[in-house]
Amino acid sequence: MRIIYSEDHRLHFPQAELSGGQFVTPFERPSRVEYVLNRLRERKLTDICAPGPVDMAPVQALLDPGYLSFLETAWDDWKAAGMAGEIIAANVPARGMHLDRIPDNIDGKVGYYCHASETAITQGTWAAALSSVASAQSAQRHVAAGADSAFALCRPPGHHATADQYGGYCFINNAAVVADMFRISGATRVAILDIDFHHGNGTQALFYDRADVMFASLHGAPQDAYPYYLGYADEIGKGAGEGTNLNYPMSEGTGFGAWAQALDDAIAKITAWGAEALVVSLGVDAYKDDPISFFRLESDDFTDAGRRIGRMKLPTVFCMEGGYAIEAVGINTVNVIEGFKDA
Ligand code: 5XA
Ligand code: ZN
Repeated sequence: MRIIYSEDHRLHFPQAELSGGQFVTPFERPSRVEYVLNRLRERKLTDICAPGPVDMAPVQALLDPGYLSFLETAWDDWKAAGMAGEIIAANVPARGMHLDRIPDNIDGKVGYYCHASETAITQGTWAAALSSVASAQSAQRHVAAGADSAFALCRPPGHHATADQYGGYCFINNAAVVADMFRISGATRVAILDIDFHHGNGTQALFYDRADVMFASLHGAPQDAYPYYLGYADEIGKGAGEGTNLNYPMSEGTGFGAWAQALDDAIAKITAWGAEALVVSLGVDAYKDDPISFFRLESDDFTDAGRRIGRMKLPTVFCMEGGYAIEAVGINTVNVIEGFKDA
């Protein structure tokens, strides 16, 4: 399987993440990629290459232009305003009161375009986010050209990013861009299967009223797990998209038995719907030792999950999302890939 990643992911490494009222070293850190690459090489998966240049057209087609230009200039604007540190959102618009007016002041803009303040922006964040989506795009082009699958080792991840908000370590929704590119390149129905522990709220929001992209997500129940405000089972899509949004919220301590039942159900529904291409939001934070999650999957379970996904026999692009049990991130990620290949 072709694996695509960019060294430019390193340009995004905030000094700190706001967690439990303290600044800690971000869980989402560059060494995650190293662990995955080392494991890929150990397992002789060596078709690893850099992406081509980013194609902004599909990104601009899906996302808000004001948001993209905010991300592009946020660091310079922040510094020009005399801010000493990294960009951290300190303001949120009051619920039901604001009239969607975007402030000129960069501090106000940051609050407008952010939905989770654990995520900092640094000097290199925009370049890293572009390199991440470029990896996803190269993977999509590889599969659209006839390969059965590809793995975009995206960093920063993407599934929490909406059309106009960042958060949850995500800036550009890589999986969503890939799904839309499959549509543009001729697939009539595309499915996104999100197996990250956290609900893909950004992906859901982007396709909620669309009939051509099905979104299925297995995740910690939103009453108890980030991103909290979306991910309930009764969110089924709206308008033309009604019936194409599938949420599988699960409670603390969920192990592979219940998780795999949800996975099988999602796979059966995607198959019955007639998806022609598949995008997998590949997070491995459902692992039992993940420091910010609460499922109980073992490393071998990820191989089994990959096999189940592989049996769908769909052209498939994997986009890396979360996973923070740093020593196990490589093993668990590569287990999914190997299971998929063995199916
Ligand atoms: O998949 N999303 C994540 O792993 C990010 C979680 C951020 C929690 N504050
Ligand atoms: Zn996650």
